[in-house]
Amino acid sequence: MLLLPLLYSTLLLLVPVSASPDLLPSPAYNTSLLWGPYRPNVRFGIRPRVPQSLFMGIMWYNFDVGHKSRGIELPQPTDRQYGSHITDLRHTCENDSIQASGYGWTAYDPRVGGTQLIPDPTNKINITTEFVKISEGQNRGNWGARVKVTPREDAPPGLRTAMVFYVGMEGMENCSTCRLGATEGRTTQRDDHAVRKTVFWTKHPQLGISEIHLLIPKHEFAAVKSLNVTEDVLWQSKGLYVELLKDNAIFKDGQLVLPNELGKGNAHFVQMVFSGPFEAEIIYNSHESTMEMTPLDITTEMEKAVDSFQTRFGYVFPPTSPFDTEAHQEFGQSALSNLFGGLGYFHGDLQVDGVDPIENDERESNFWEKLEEARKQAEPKTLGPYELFAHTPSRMQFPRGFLWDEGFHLLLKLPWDADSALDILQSWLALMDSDGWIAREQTLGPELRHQPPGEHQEQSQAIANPPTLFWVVSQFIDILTGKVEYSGHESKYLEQPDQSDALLRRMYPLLKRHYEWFRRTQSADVEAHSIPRASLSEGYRWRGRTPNGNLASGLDDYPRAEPPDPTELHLDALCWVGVMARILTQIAEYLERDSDIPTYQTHLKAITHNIEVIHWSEQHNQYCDTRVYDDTHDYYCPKGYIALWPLITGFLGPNHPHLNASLNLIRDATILWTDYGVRSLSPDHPAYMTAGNYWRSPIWVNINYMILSSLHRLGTTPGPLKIRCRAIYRELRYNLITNAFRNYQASHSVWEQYDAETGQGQQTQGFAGWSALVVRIMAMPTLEGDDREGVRERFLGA
Ligand code: 6A9
Repeated sequence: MLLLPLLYSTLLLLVPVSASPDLLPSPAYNTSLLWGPYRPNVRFGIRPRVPQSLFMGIMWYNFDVGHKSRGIELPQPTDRQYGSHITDLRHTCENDSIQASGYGWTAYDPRVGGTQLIPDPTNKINITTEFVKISEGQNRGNWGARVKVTPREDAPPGLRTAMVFYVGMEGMENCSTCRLGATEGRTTQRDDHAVRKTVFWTKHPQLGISEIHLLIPKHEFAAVKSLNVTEDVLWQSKGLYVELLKDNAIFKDGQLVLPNELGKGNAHFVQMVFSGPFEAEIIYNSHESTMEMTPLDITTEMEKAVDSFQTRFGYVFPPTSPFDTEAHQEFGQSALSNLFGGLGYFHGDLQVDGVDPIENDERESNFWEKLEEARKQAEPKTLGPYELFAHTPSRMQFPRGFLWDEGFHLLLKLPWDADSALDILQSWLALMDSDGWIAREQTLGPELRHQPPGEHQEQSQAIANPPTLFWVVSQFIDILTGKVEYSGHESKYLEQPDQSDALLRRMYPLLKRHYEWFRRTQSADVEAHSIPRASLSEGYRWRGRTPNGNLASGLDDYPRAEPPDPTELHLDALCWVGVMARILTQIAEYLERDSDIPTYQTHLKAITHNIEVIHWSEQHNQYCDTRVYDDTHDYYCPKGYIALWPLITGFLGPNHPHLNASLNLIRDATILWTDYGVRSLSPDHPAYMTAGNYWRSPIWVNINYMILSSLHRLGTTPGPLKIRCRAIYRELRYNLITNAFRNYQASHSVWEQYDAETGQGQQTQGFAGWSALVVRIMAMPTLEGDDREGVRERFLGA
């Protein structure tokens, strides 16, 4: 136990490397994306995309009720537990009254900046945090932040708030040229009051020399405490602060305040006490820029940032009828801002379970029990350290990267800011190991690791996740080839063909490697099924299944045949391989790698064939998972999302004989159709709404987005069911948006999923990951107008 911190410090000596340095160098640091509120796990935390460097944040509490529990024995030093020692000290994103108040970014573009609202009913204040950077001209790279606090209506007069600002530098022990220190700056006048300034001066090999100014007007009290702490506790800002109060603080007016002791150190805490409303500013100026950012710049640049965000929203994602209202724009802007506000930079090591994926490639029944046992026996391994620049599904519950979520996130990022989306894509691809594996859940480093339960920490090198990142490359090529219009930020990749070519050439071998890894490691035993016409090479099974669980597939508890069996063939896994083969063909065509194409086409043909001969059940009139049962090929056929997979991954063309049956599953209100969207499972299934009820009835926005895109495609392609597809498309789009919007009005938030029977948002509030796809859905064409029958069906269906 004692060795762990030591071990970690040793690891810090290494500069994070990408797993595929030969093929894909870490993305070059791009000035306008260098700094940001890239610590989505805290309410407001700033850092650059540089490993082992600076980080900052704020914490706050009610100063008068804050310290009632002084003197309690300190438990294990984890950030969360320490929190209980000061009543309602706010720092990390928790499931608290802030979360329930629908806090979040109202306008935010990581390229420029934005503004976040944090209502805190418990501490009786509302906080606005602004962050803005200047990426052009002589002060490029500099940024400013402003924290504004106003007492809420029910606040007592003279409410006192303690605001804590901290700044730290990682890896100082091992960096001889790194510096961080605090000095008192000159007090200035603003309006009628004195402004206290604290200057933090820093030096770092990648950031150069810079100064961070903290400007504190109108305060009752302020003190700066500088200290040196060991690397293993450095990230535990809240714990360190509480410990400071306990060990170093002095009593003033019956309250605990810090002594003012400034100097050098790798951690600095500023305690500020304010009465009533207040604001404070943090300004970062690099010595390399010749113009200094000032408090006035924050104001003017902030106005510009909000303005440009709203304007850009209007031309990248203009809501179409009937959602072309101001209220829907505001809703969309909030959802998009919060997706962007969940963008984070992470670095650190990754724990894997140490089970040899090949040796444990099970062929017998009860294999999952043996695997479980093997996982227990195996010595966990530490890989990395790695870096990752990624969006997070939810800042509260899961502030870390998730592989298949990111493909959905980037569907919103790509049209907005292609280069930034491609940067994030490269960051993910750089995590690929030499076999072709990418960890599904990126719990990098101790700060992220202290939060989730054990099973979410260790990754297994045998486990896959849907390859949604391939979509991003495909849509990028669609933009490059003029199939899709682009109206986002200026893009070097789109303006310079040599750049985009070079990028695609770097990514292609990695995507191919992942494809080959997926085919090899998730392949399944088609032969055991003895289907005369089946192609033996194209059948897949998600590894890592447990009874009632399939985290790899992304649809964790969606019903699969029980118990898990080595003869299973998973429909969705097969379709995903097909998606990869199709997109690899597209890239190979673009790059003129003609010799690769026949292989992908052979696979694709066999996959398209096997979707029918292995997975279509004539008896059930739907697509199904299958397995060998009593020596015969047996179908497992819940009516639910997985049955739609061939449709939503593009395998059912307009004349396909099974298209109508798939549409029937969607459009039948006794099956998957609801007034709020398409639900994950039909009520006639015994698992409907049972156990965790995660993927067993609720409506998920990402899958509904996939359904809508396929309906849109079929609704704009000639075919016998074109009119039906259009009609369902319109209704579904209408239902989904109307429900998400209604929930937003009630809770100021998008949700992880929506209840199948009431439409109520549920599970995680503030899940602005793939649920933010409502923005893209609002901007999809209406497909209104040229089909009378379709219009009739819509009214009948209501
Ligand atoms: C839970 C909570 C203290 C589950 O959005 C991320 C993933 C998806 O990739 C997956 O498809 N979510 C979906 O089925 C959320 C996973 C959260 C796991 C961690 C820990 C601890 O809170």
